[in-house]
Amino acid sequence: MIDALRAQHLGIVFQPQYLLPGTTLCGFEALVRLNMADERSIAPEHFLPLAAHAGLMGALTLFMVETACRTLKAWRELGHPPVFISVNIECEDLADILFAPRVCRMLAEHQVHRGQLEFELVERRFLELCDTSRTNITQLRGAGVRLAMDDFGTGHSALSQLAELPFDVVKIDKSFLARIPQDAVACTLLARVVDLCRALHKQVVIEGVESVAQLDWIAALPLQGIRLQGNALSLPLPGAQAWAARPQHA
Ligand code: G
Ligand code: G
Ligand code: MN
Ligand code: NA
Repeated sequence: MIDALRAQHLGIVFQPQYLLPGTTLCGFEALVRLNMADERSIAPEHFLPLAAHAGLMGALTLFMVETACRTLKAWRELGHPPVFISVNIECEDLADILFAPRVCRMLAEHQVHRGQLEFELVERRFLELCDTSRTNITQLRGAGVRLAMDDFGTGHSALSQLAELPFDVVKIDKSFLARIPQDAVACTLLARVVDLCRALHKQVVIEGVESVAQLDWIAALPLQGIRLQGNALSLPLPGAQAWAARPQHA
């Protein structure tokens, strides 16, 4: 992993997010890939646990943030409209008091605008935030970086706590969409979860849009302002191809 970082065998793919109504591209989730010499690539689920074991997640996050900032600058110079890039982070990143200052330096170096960088932290890790984490989050949000609660609905947040946790965006876990539209209970549940997130004044992302039937179901609801992400809209793509992605069925 250290060697991969040094030899730049780490790659990033970008999965588009689209804003309802319609399919306006609004941003991308950055996802790491480990590229092998023979052009195969290894999925994160296989190498992230090794990286974590080796204490390399902090270095990985900084690599992802740096690349995201550099990419946003390059896209701007190519004349693309402004979008955001969302990077997955870990609780340990936020526990380092130098994290927010380092990120802010990268934002400044690449002239990334407010709102162009988003971080994703999985729901269950929100329960582990320490004072230092909260200081980092305050500093980052002050610098225009949004924080998303990833995989929402898979953790154990008490609903009563949700209003107090420091985040801007909810990514509703793909398990909610998985049994839609055939399962009436799942349909009601997802619609009510969206209502809940809106009542908390959070931006909402529905993840894991895998089928045309799911897209049709979503299109029939009053979901203006909600973001969609999923393989039915676009797979994660290398940066050079990310802007050519066009949702095929929406
Ligand atoms: O594409 P997918 O197989 O890309 O991702 C699998 C898992 O790996 C997801 O849970 C995702 O959040 C995580 N992941 C992908 N890229 C990164 C990354 O850059 N940093 C961290 N911490 N997790 C990532
Ligand atoms: O845990 P997190 O939500 O960060 O991880 C995103 C993961 O979800 C990545 O592995 C990404 O490749 C995957 N993903 C993105 N869109 C879809 C989809 O429509 N269906 C499924 N099953 N996975 C998806
Ligand atoms: Mn994510
Ligand atoms: Na997620």
